[in-house]
Amino acid sequence: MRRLPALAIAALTAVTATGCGSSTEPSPTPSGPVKIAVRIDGAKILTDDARVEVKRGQRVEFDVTATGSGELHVHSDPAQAFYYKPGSSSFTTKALTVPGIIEVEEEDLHKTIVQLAVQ
Ligand SMILES: [Cu+2]
Repeated sequence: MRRLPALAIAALTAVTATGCGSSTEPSPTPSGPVKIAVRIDGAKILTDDARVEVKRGQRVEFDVTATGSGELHVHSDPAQAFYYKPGSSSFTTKALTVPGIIEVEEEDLHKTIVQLAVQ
């Protein structure tokens, strides 16, 4: 498994440090979820990273801001699906325990949102 480019790690760190902005959670620990901000504007999907590193056993929190509603698919085994509505919503996956690349898709748009590199 290749290492992520330094830029991706820097961007991920920035996202993690910023969080969702509305909570007063304690500083993130290694066992806390990886946070990924996702913006869905019509058929356009915006995320900071194409691929995000996740430690084995870690969960992933998606903070979704969308103009419409839809379905976010995490192609883990078993697959996990989350429904979002217009506005802001967030979802946390179950712990991802199987190493490998997991695709996260917007099911209605048939677009990849991000890849999770579990290792
Ligand atoms: Cu899918």
